[in-house]
Amino acid sequence: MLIRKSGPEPLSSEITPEAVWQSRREWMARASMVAAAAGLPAWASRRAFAQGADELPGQPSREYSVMDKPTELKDITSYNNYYEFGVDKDQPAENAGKLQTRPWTVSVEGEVQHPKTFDIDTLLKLAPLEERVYRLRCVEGWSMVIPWVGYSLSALLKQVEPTGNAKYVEFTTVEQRENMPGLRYPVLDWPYVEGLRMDEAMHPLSLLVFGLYGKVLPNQNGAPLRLAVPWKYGFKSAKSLVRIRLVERQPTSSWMQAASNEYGFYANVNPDVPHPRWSQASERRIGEGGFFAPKRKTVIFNGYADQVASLYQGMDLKANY
Ligand SMILES: Nc1nc2c(c(=O)[nH]1)N[C@H]1C(S)=C(S)[C@@H](COP(=O)(O)O)O[C@H]1N2
Ligand SMILES: [Mo]
Repeated sequence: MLIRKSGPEPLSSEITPEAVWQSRREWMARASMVAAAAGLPAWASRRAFAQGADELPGQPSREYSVMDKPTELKDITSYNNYYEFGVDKDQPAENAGKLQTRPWTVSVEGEVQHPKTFDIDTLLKLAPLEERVYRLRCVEGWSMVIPWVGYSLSALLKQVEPTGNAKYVEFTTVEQRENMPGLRYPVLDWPYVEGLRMDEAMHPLSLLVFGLYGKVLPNQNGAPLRLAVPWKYGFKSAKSLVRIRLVERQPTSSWMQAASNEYGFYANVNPDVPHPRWSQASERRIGEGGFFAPKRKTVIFNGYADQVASLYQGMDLKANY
């Protein structure tokens, strides 16, 4: 966490990449900013180092970004769900400093021609990094807008050549007993497991994420790599991935295992299908004036219907929640 110092620190110290980012309204301006990032002055890289996160720029993607105003970095990094570090929103930021993100490997296995274990630094270079501004809608009724840095999951899956039997993808996330205090509590059946149907996983919107706001992912947001599947509830976007397995049968996610009447496999954002404890009709956008700000109406597929509705043609979205 950033600690705001009092005293003679000049205001320029508060000019985070986020502040710079926010001031760029035009997409073209953002593109040129990224080009300029290659020639950052020395003070800028020292500052970045002091903040503890390395630069990780991505080419701004207009095609896959929304124009919503991004949520502030401080909110994205201090209001989290990462149950391995505790169930309260502030616990991941407090506890995730212990997560060991190097060395790190991800095995991609199962129904593939070329199973392979990838080193994180190899993965980072597997495809060009893009910056994509996505909405994230949590089933609890809040949402954020996050400028992720990553590339389509499909780029990785194509490398290992799925076999004809690969119908689903199962994602398993890290279990570090010593470093994750939440693992002591049987809130979920650890490790955290999620899944996608093959066509969902291959959809270009499904993003393998390595950074946000132009920097390496903070641990509490799922370092060193996580998923972002923006048309589904946030819990599908598993953090700190260690295994990706292509399988023939629909995987059971940790949330289905915990309460299958509350959490289905699909978990597409849908204002017409309420969760047993939470209506999904509206949402609170984090950073918009706190609890008393007017809520926003939740939109089917989180606003991504043009891109993804065809994946579910003919499917009963109430039965397949
Ligand atoms: N491994 C793991 N991944 C996880 C979770 C978790 O508890 N453990 N929480 C999920 C939920 S419920 C949400 S809403 C998002 C939150 O992502 P963020 O903290 O980066 O906003 O992460 C998802 N990925
Ligand atoms: Mo969530």
